Amino acid sequence: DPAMLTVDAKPYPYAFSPSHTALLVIDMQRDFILPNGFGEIEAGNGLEAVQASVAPTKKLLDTCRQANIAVFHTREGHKPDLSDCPSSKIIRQNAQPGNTKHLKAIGDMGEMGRLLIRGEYGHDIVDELQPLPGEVIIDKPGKGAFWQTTLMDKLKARAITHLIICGVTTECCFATTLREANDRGFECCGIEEATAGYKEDFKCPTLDMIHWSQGLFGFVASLQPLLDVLA
Ligand code: TIU
Repeated sequence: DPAMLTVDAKPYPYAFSPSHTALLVIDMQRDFILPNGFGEIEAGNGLEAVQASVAPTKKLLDTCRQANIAVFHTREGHKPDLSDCPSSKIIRQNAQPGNTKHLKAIGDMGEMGRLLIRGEYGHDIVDELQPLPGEVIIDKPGKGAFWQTTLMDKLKARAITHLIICGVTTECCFATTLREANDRGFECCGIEEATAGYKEDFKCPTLDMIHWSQGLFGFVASLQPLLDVLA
């Protein structure tokens, strides 16, 4: 297929046709990236890594736009009445007895609005990565982007078979979505510099598990070689 591109990746080169590939930008929301958002409250760790991933993600996004690759953005969040939020999630992502860090729960008022609630300022995507008209936004109640969403239908409608995946956090929504996509038959490639999380120790093993054993869940590529083949 002359339209096929190939980029160096682990565990072996990733081949994809741009017309059947989508870029999936996971949860680059203010609530996960900016101070006083849900992520900082939840993780308690620094936001340096997730903030540092914005610029490489912007490069990837711009390059995919120029290459006419379909762009899908996801946002984790819930309806204002929380009717789509499992009680298990409210309970475990909440202030626990003895937890002095995680003092706010989903739906509580934060400095950027109610945490992880659709329509609030904090729930939306950071300014640098705002979707353009024609790009798809998937609002999801879970960590994975396929659960209780129209993502599968919208990918099928565009005959997408391959997914380039980036976003936050590596250990949580990025990995869950990539694994969900792999089970549904998509050939997935995560982009190392364009994903980040809240716990530094988790990034390398999370990415290693993706490509381990001849690609257990898919591929992992570095950003620059991908930008080069798309240019
Ligand atoms: N987007 C995403 O990863 N949501 C999270 O809840 N991340 C955590 O690291 N918990």
